[in-house]
Formats: sequence, C-alpha cells, structure tokens
Amino acid sequence: MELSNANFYAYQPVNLPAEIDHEKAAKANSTETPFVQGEGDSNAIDPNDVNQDGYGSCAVLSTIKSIAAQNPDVLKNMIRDNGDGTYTVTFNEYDNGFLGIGSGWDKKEVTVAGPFDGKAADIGDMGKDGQGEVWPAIIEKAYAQYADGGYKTYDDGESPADVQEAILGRDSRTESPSEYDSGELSDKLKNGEAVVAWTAGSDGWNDEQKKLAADYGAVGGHAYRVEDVYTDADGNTRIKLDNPWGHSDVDMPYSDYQKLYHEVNSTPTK
Ligand SMILES: [Ca+2]
Ligand SMILES: [Ca+2]
Ligand SMILES: [Ca+2]
Repeated sequence: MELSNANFYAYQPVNLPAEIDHEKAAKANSTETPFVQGEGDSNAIDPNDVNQDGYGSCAVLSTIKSIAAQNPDVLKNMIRDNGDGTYTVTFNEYDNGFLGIGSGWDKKEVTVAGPFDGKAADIGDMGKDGQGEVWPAIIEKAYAQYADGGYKTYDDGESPADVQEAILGRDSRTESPSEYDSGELSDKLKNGEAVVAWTAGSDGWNDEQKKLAADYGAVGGHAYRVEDVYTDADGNTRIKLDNPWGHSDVDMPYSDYQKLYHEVNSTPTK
C-alpha cells in the first residue's frame, strides 16, 4: 500500500508466460463469473463492486472504481472471458518509437486464471447460481502480470497515474492538491475523468496531517477514488474520497484535503 516509491514507469517490455493451471481454472469457472448486476448497481460494473483485500493494489482498485463510475464499458471491453476459467485483459503501453516515428499507444494482452481467492480483491456481487463477481480481481491480477512482477508488484505500491494510462491509453495528469482548486477538480469529474487522490506514507506526515488523518479516518500511503466535490448546507466545500477497501470512505473539507493529500491523478475516460 506504500506509494512512496511509486513513481517509476511500468513501461517495461511485456513478455510473460501465463502460468495457468487449466484444470484449476476450469473449476474456478463454476464458482466465479466476471460481471454480475447486483442490487444497487447502476451497471453490472459498479464502483461498489470493488473490495480490496490483502494486496497493496489500492492504485489499481481506486482507478477501476473511478472508471466504473465514469465509463464502465472501458472495463467491460478490456476483459475477454475465454470460457475456460481464463481471462485475457488488454492494457495500453506507450511506445516511444524511434526518434518519435511510430510512437503511440500499443495494445498489450495479458491472460490470467482464477480462482481469485486469498489476498485477491474480494468478490463484488453474487450471481443467481452463487457465482462470485470477480472483474476487480481479474484486473488486479492482470495488472500485476502486465507490470512484470506478479502479485509482488504490489509490495511497493504502484502509481495511479501509470495504472490510468495502462487502462485508458491516454496521458494522465498529476496535480498537487495544495495548488489545485475545488472548481477545477469538480469539472474533471463532470467531464467524465477518472480521478484518484493519494496520501503519502504516514512516516512523513507533520503534526497537522496526523491530526487531520485521525479526525477524518484517512490512511497513509493509500489511494482513493475522488467521488464528489460538493457544497454542504453551511456553504463549505467538501470532498468525498471513496476507499477501495469497500469501507472507511473519507468525507472532509476541501481545504483539509489540500493539506493532507499528496497527489491527484486524472485521465479522461471517454
Ligand atoms: Ca456488479
Ligand atoms: Ca455491486
Ligand atoms: Ca480475498
């Protein structure tokens, strides 16, 4: 979950044999399914389907939460169900070309298999025949493989900006919350952008940051989906930060968020 060492690019060549036990995968297929339209889902792919468990994958899970809210078809289209318990997931990797010639976003496919148990993201909804919804766990595993380290990729945390680029195939923007005003951030949400804000590791917090984190229940070294920027009944501007854990969301005055959060990453989803 630590993001302090996260500013490296994941643009390594992808050359990964999929280590797939097809027998195990086929068995998983009877208990797992990518998408379920659950109660309260506005789309089969809904931000509320995401429940981080034991991997430090908050950068990936907060990003897919934010894309689920803005343009769920992106997530639906990136996952191909091979029908045998394996899934092929498509990412985008920037190719610098040669002296700028031939540069652009290339498609990179990664194939993963279930079961998505243990520390993998927990299931979203439960299907009619008791199948657990695993689209978040599929993307969590696939991104780890795409980034070339398997689940170990998450030991040091990842940059939400890199994850946004890999999923959306566009340049992400990085801003410092302290210098970025609420109107601009709100416009990004209205314009359909995926927006993720993250805190630096708590070791580096000053006393004021420690107090703010305790007051509002925010965690260090953690990425959140920016869900809303709004004005409360007293006219104060506040921000809602959706926690990929599936609980412990944060709702705080925008000015306090600006003091506590370290970076905000955003990318258009359409
Ligand atoms: Ca769902
Ligand atoms: Ca759901
Ligand atoms: Ca789990």
